[in-house]
Amino acid sequence: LKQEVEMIIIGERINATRKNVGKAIAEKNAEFIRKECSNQIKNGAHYIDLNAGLGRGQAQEKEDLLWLVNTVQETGEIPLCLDSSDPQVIEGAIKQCKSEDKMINSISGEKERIEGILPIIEKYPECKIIALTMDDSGIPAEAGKRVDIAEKLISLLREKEVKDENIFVDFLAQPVGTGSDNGIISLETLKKIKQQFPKVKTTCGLSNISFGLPERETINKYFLALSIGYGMDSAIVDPTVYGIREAIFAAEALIGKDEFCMNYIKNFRENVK
Ligand code: THG
Repeated sequence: LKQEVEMIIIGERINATRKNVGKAIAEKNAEFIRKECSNQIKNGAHYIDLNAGLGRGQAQEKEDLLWLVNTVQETGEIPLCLDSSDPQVIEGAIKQCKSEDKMINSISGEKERIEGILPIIEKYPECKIIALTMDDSGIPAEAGKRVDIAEKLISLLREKEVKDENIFVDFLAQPVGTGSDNGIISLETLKKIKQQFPKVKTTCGLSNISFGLPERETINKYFLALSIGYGMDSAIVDPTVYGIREAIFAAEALIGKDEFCMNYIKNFRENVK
């Protein structure tokens, strides 16, 4: 078994936008999906993100997400991260999650999303939830405005008895290739969230940062390290990619989150890659 990192890893691979996964969902290839799941757990994923959005309508997505939940759980209780922009899809799947430890991905400042997700959260107040820092006007370009959206969502969730430590604010990494300030805007948002709400957790879909650039993994892993330096608690990543967990171990050692660098040392002593 590999050494644990402190950062919470949400494994992103079971996502219908990936060609093989989309095909496996359409063909109900359970073996393929279970392998994607176990492989990510073996590589240190704490949660498995499940996204069944094939663009074939709500009824299909509902059926497919339910199938994904049941399929991965045949091997045991696994902390799942239900990934859909449609609250009804999430509602249908959350009932089937066996583990107490589960996550909704996501709520946002969008009116319909708030109205759809809050009643679910009322039924599952112990559930973790990702809160996107965007609203009906899109993703704000200014960090301060993203923080305003986070503030509003945090207060709505607190009203529903969600604990701060169960809220994961997604500060929304945007491609640095299409706007050279995109990286720093995200980091600024992250920093402000941690200052204003120290108990609230933070996360992001890491690979957005590198969209359109060559050698994406280089950008991804350095942004991961930078983000950890700014206090990021979690990330949605592919943990099977070499360099991702290594970046986490290194970054945590470098900012004093790894006493005597023991995790770093153990990982590289004991693990045969
Ligand atoms: N925030 C939150 N949730 C998210 C995202 C986010 N969920 C979805 C996404 N963004 C993160 N998950 C993935 C899953 C798979 C891939 C990228 C992000 C992926 N992409 C391939 C690529 O970019 O090269 C394309 C697909 C393919 O393989 O053809 O694999 O930001 N809260």
